[in-house]
Amino acid sequence: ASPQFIHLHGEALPRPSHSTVQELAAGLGAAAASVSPKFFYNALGSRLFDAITVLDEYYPTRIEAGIFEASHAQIAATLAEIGIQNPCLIDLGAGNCAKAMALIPHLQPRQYVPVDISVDFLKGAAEQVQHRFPALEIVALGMDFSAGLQLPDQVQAHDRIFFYPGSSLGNFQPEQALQFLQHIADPTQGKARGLLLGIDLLKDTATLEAAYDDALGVTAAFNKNLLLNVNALLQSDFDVRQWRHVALFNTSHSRIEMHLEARCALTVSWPGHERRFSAGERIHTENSYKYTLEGMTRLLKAAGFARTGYWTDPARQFAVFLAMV
Ligand code: AVJ
Repeated sequence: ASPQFIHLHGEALPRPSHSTVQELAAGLGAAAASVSPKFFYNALGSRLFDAITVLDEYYPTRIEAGIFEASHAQIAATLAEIGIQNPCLIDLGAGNCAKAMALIPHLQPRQYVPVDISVDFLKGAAEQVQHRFPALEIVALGMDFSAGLQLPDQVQAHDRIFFYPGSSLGNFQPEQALQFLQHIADPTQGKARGLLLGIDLLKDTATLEAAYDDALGVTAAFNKNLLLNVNALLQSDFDVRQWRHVALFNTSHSRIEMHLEARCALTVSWPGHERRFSAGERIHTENSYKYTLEGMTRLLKAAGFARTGYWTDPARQFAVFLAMV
């Protein structure tokens, strides 16, 4: 029998933590209501996201996979130049782990550390990785790293390569993105030797808005499912039928915004609270910042990475950065 190395840390809590309830109530109670995009990812949300990645309109996943396919030999060679042969591969927001599975044969990690807030989904995905790579040590971490990344002692401290694909860094405001990258690059904190980062590039508004408002309505379902997750966590009574999906590109902030817009005047209740929404009022559910090659290079340098380079597709729609400490 092949060895089983999956160590799953974190579990889906029977009840949400006090801080989760506080965070949701504060966001929904604010004059301009908002809910963090991390609340998209319950078991259904992770599946809906996977469906998004195969839509015609959602180009990032496909293009990024093509860039990795064309560059993995150079990535491995660049890491070998700085003496990294068998890294500890830390996969931030690993989801179905498909992107890492494509890279593992080329990077040959000694340890694989998928991290995701969607704990049950992550467990199934990590088991698939183990099945495919029976000798690989896997430490799967079910956790929310949006407010800071604290890795347990089981994670190898040397030769860490952080893998942050899919442009998920775009969910942070640029100042928060800088802080997060600084934490990873800090030798006393993240202990990174390198960072492999996927970033969606600034492009025309029509292409961007179609990617976040597909004809089939999968992204709309993904957005509305956040309300079902909130209902479960907060014991609130959102009716998804009363909400409309809105996706728009905010040019001045260089970000896609997703909102849920009330179709009519309505009231949402949860234990001890009520919130009235007028018709047309919105809940801001996501920002997805789009960067330029120059802007991301600057951000990585500012975060403390000494060497940076990137690969793009011919149309420069998406970029993969390799940054080294
Ligand atoms: C997982 C944050 C990279 O912003 O493109 C996809 C999430 N939201 N469609 C993105 C998402 C709507 C996605 N990230």
